[in-house]
Amino acid sequence: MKIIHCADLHLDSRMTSNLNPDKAKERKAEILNTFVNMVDYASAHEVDAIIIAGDMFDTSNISALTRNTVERTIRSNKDIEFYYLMGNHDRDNFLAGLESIPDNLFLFTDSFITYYPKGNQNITITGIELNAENNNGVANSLLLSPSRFNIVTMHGQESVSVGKDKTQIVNIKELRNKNIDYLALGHIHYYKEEKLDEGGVYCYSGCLEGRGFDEPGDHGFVLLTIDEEKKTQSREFVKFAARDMVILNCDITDCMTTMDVIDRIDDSIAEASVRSRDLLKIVLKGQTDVEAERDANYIAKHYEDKFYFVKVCDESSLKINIDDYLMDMSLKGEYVRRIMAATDISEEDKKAIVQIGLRAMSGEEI
Ligand SMILES: [Mn+2]
Repeated sequence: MKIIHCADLHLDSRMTSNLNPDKAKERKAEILNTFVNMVDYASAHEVDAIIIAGDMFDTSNISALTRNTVERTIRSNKDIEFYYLMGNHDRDNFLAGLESIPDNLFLFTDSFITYYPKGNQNITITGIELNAENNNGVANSLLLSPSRFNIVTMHGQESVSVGKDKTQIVNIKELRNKNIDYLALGHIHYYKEEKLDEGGVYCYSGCLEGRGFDEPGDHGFVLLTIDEEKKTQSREFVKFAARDMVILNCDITDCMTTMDVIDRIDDSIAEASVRSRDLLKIVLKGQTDVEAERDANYIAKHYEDKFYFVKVCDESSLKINIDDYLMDMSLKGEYVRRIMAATDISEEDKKAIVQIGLRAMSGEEI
């Protein structure tokens, strides 16, 4: 049996934090489309069930397009069973808008429910929607037979201890040795798999698309193939996002001109194989000479049309060797010595002031 585990789709996310309104709208549509594409993939690969481990929708305010598209996708794929666990972002507004619950849509509540996917008595899918009340000691009520292949789904932050705020904590310790073969989790927005106990693993599938630069890296879903006779599994992370959110750290130490910096960035881009369809954040690092020429506007302009979205963040610092100026009898030397000797300016500010002053003395535009 083949099962897809996905989570944290956050359909209808606004996407406006980096993008202009047109592109935000386009990305919003892409995220919905990636869900539809995933179901097409499932159909083409004869996947039996899709587990959505929470946060299918971003807010309780679901657009008509998203509601209709998700409903139609589920209803028109009758051979696929959808197991939809609700997360902290998507209460039951989607369900409230449906005239009837599709036959192939399976839901969970605040106590454990077990299903046999496609009626297969050798495999179980068990889930619970965590909240502040049921969270504590939740594993006590989980009883699974070692003779079956057991999948459990939950949405929450993994922890090995019980915190003060008991809302949506998945207590990994309590879930060990409970005959779980695969724990399908949602809440963490990147793919992560860890050993649960001798027989099982726990896994966050991450979201289908990165929505911001706080969600970089590969995004997609987990394809689980289960041999129900042997009770064995194989797992594959399927990278599926339409676009990647790429953060590129670029060391510009010793670059003396804007073109030097661009050369370094080009090298980093080639090395990371960034595609023109991706969203790119270039972070400049390292130390540059105070007298180096670097024009952030020009760099941004240079890359503007080369990627779907690009932004440049300059986190480099200045290399000022005060000794270089100690014996310098010129105006520059006097200027640097005075600034560096000041006691009421922070070290970082001193460097910035020195840089601006030196550039002004070189006749550059500030
Ligand atoms: Mn989420």
